[in-house]
Amino acid sequence: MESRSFPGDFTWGAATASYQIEGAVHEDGRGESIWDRFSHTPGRVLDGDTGDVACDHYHRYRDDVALIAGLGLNAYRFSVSWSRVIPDGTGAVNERGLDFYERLVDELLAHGIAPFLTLYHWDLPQALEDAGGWPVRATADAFADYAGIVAARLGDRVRSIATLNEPWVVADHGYRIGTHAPGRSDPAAALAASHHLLVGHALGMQAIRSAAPTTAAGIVLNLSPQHPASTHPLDLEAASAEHAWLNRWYLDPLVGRGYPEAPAWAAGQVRAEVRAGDMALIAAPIDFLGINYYNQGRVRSGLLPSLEPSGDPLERTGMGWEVYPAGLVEVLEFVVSRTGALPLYVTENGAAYPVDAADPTRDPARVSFLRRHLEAALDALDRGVPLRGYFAWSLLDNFEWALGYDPRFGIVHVDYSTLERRVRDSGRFMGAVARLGRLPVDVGAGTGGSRA
Ligand code: IFM
Repeated sequence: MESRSFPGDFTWGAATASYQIEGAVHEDGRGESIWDRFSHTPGRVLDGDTGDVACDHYHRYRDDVALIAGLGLNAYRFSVSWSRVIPDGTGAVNERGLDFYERLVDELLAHGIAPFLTLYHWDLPQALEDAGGWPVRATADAFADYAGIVAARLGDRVRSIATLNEPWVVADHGYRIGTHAPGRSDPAAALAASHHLLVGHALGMQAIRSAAPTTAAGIVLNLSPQHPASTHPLDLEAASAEHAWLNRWYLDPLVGRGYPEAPAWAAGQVRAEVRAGDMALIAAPIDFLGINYYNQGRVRSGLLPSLEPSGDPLERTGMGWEVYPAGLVEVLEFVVSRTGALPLYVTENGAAYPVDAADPTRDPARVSFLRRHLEAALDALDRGVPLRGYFAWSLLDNFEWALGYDPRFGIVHVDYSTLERRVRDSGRFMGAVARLGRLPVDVGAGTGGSRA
């Protein structure tokens, strides 16, 4: 039987983020970001890893673009480092920083690859954090200025501009639990940060609209089904609360539904940061929504004893995340319940697995992961989800935040001692899917083998 096809104009890409791959942290006038400060603080990142060199993409971007073209992908999602463009977060613009992204975009276009630009993938200029960070509203104003500057320089050439990547992670990990930069554990600050991220998005949208009126603009959210760990009513309640915080906290305001009920940890907080007019501002139309999908959550109420595992062990990635392709359909259908015909992209999906020591280019588990999630994307398309594209996370092995270089997400292997790149089977698989517009025939379950 002929396998199902993706739409002919489907976007096929791979994604990265500035701090995770660029390196060159002191070059060409770049300022300090919160991830520079955090990663250089002892005890914050596994093994003391930093993004100082990372994949050295800043110097090797031409080779990396050639690599994307060689794979046969037609799009590339990357983020701009705010600190390269405006080293202190506000004020003087560093033209050399903008020049780098201009060279990158032009190189992509020369290879027929559509640039998908994200303005903020977690690397806030340290000067802005010193002035209060996302918990203060001035950061949202500064973000809008930055958005306008980037849009004015690059908006005519990029396919789309996303304001923020995963604001939930920024507020939750950066300000509530402190496992990410800037490393603060302050629930009130997290709540204020979440609102100012949305205000920043909204003001950034206005700035993009005015500087680059024809460029598609939107935002990227991380979403994950939150299922109760048992049928106990307390688990049902806990799962619903988790769903509200993780899946609805940003999406609902963006579509004009306002904030869901505040999470239990925010009890007693007065939301003084929400000003009159903000919710209408935040609900202004966007042109697309990006969805980053990795796994599902099995939620256990804190009031119940922990559950003993039963049945077969769950299939997990190297991150310990459950492999759950059906969850991609679930989150896409949930989003459509809010956004209707709005174009959607899977802006990240992928998995970390340990490197095969004998041959680091062999990654059958990742091929299998991608194949099953692409099947799920086809299911979503069959159900009418307006899905326009899919980006694998990640193009390269890279700096995985607090876990440093330990997890390997790349469809291209990076040897961190030589910085040599080698395409994995998963990279070849993604290229084959992009070229064929459908999944290649699986010639060996679990081996990652496939043929056209
Ligand atoms: O590496 C991250 C990325 O920066 C944001 N989304 C999830 C990825 C894997 O953890």
